[in-house]
Formats: sequence, C-alpha cells, structure tokens
Amino acid sequence: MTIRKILTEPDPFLRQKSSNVEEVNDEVRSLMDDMLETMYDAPGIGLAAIQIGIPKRIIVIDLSKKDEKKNPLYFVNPEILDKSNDDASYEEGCLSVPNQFAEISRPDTCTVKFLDYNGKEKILEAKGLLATCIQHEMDHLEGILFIDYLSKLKKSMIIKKLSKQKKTLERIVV
Ligand code: GNR
Ligand code: NI
Repeated sequence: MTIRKILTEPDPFLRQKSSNVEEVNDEVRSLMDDMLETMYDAPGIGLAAIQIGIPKRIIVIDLSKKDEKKNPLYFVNPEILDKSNDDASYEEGCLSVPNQFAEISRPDTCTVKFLDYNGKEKILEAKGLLATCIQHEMDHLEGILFIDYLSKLKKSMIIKKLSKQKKTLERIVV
C-alpha cells in the first residue's frame, strides 16, 4: 500500500468528471487500498479517486473514531437512487481544499447503489454524516467541490488564499 499525493484546489484535474469502472479487479482493489491509506494518513473521513489524480468513480469512507475499530466502506460506480426532501447542514471540509470549512446544506438521507470491494452490488440507506459524506464524495466524481455552493465572493476568497499558499510553497521548494 502506498500513500499518494492529494491534489488541492486550484487544480484543473479536480474539475474533471470521473468515468465508470468496468470491473472490480485486483488493480481496482489495490487502488482502493492506497486510497484508504492516503485517507487515514491525511487524516480524513472520505476520499474520491480523483483527489489522487485518478478519474475513476471510486470512493472510500470511514467514519469510525480514533479509538474505535476501523470501518472502511468502498463504493464503486455509486448511483443515488433517492434523496430526502429534508436537508441537514454540516460543517464540511475537504482534503483538496485544505484548512477551509463551511456549513453546507444537503439532503439529510440518501439511498445509494454501488459495487463493493468484491464487486458485489449493494444498496445502502445513509443518513446524517454518512449521507453528507457520500454526497460530498459523489460531487468529486462530477468535478464539484463544496466551495462551489458558497457565494461567489466567499469561493473566490478561498481560491485566492489557496493559490497564494501554493505559490509560497513552490518558492520554498525551489
Ligand atoms: O475529511 C473530510 N471531512 C468531511 C467533513 C464533512 C463533510 C465532508 C467531509 S469529506 C472530507 C474528506 C474529503 O475531502 N473527501 O473528499
Ligand atoms: Ni472532499
């Protein structure tokens, strides 16, 4: 297993639409292992393949707390079958938008169909933080980031800040 580099905004790669996985084979499983390790290392509660530069419809999530047993969830080719009319709002962050947080409102529950680690089709009814996280990750598959839901001003301020940070980092490296 390898910890991969997480792409951060602004990076045109993050805006790419991911494509379906043809078959859940060992190569895909190995990618999911790397994604999970990268996510635990970050640390984060979810990761989409595009965040490590691979435009495939693959998501990993683990909502377990520090001292709890790990509970990795794998979603390949996820599809939302149903969403609740009621919204819930959570303070969201994103490993591709480092150190920025904002309250985002999304449907409170969702039903998602996907292939699991073994390529078996599953249906999951998610609520609360899991529902939020699934929707956040599925946005990544469409090239959408949580900052896209903020006002133009807030969004541009965040992108400006991140661009500056990147330029400073480049200067330090060079
Ligand atoms: O680590 C993460 N925390 C988080 C908190 C609230 C809503 C969504 C998330 S996902 C995020 C990791 C990430 O960037 N996944 O794409
Ligand atoms: Ni994210």
